[in-house]
Amino acid sequence: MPWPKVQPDVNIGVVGHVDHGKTTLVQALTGIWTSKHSEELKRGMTIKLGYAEASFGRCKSCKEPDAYVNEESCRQCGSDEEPEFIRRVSFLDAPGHEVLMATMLSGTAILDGAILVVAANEPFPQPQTREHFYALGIIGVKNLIIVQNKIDVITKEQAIEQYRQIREFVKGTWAENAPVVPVSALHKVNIDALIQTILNHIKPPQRDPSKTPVLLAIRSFDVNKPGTPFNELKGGVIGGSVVQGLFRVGDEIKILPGIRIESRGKVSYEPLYTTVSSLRFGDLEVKEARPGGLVAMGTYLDPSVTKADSLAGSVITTAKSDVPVLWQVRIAYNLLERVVGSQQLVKVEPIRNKESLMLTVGSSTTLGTVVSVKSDEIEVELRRPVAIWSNDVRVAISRQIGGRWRLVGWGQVKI
Ligand SMILES: Nc1nc2c(ncn2[C@@H]2O[C@H](COP(=O)(O)OP(=O)(O)O)[C@@H](O)[C@H]2O)c(=O)[nH]1
Ligand SMILES: [Mg+2]
Ligand SMILES: [Zn+2]
Repeated sequence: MPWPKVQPDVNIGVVGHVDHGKTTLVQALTGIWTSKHSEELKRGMTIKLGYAEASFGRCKSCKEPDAYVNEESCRQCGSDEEPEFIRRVSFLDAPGHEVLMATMLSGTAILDGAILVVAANEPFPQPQTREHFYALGIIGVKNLIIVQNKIDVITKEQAIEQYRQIREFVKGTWAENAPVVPVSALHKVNIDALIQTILNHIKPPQRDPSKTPVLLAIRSFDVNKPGTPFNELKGGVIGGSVVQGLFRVGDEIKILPGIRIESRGKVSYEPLYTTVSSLRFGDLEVKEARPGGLVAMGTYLDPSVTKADSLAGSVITTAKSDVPVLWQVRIAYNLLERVVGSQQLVKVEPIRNKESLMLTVGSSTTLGTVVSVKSDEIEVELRRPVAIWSNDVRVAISRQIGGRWRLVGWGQVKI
């Protein structure tokens, strides 16, 4: 029996320092090379979040951990019996370059778990290894797996020494018990053990389908080829992940904060209303979409409204739901002790009145100006309003240091 076609049940972020092997690892797990934009290929790094899904199964003739496979046959024992399907999962491949922290942060809100890729042949931890690790903790991602990659180019002693450093690094943190799996992504060594660890360690959380549906938009597109006749145009498409509740084809939805309107020097946003025309996970067309995987949500919007990621960062919910949209946010906040994303661990200075900060809320990143500071609370006036869909939404706070946005703290919006 062929494996079932289903939507993924979790999103797994693949994070870590540039060149440590994230994209290679996603390819070893899914067979897909996520870095395909020509500009990215030219610059040799993944700029946007890469995305790939994989189905995992288990061979009944093999012993663990060899038994875990990502295809409908087993290469280990060559058994004719088809491995049994277990789950389908999705991977988001983060850009590791330090200037792309905003992209990494805006993807973090939709993660159910993460893989932190560490190159075994470099000193540990590198700046973005540290920064991504803190970011996951700040947004509240649970279920971390640490992958020690490139074990093909080091000795066993070096691997053990770095393993000790990793254990020391996570000690006393949210990820104290994270499993560490040594692999070679390039030579596909120990990938079966990693699949087993993913299946055991990153399980779908309890979800409540009756909650107000919320989809966080990561991308948006115009899927029409240039020159398509007007009557054949397809409506705008939004790509993102459902974080609570579920959406069905035919649902009336609204997009927040919506469309920017400038009139007599005054800027406002108006929600966009439309209806869900289709839902797809890759090639899989579905009637309803739940959390897990990136869904492409077709709408009846004019495609010029959705082109070129113009709705990335939006919150999509049902037309009738009551989600506040705020221009000014009050945040109960905490600061990191040190700036973790730079080579030197300089101290984080207190937040000052009137300073500019970058806030990441859900998949939305926006600049703001601090208008009031207390020891545990700041108020920030935003350039673009944010939709706060739940009481426990986390905010990541970044500040410009040495010409780059650095993660310096986190908080919770008070509504
Ligand atoms: N020797 C070795 N090289 C690897 C391994 N995994 C990745 N690489 C190489 O490391 C470089 C960076 O890999 P890439 O996946 O693009 O890293 P990313 O920036 O973290 O996505 C490439 O040249 C890969 O071929 C591995 O397991 N062993
Ligand atoms: Mg990459
Ligand atoms: Zn087998």
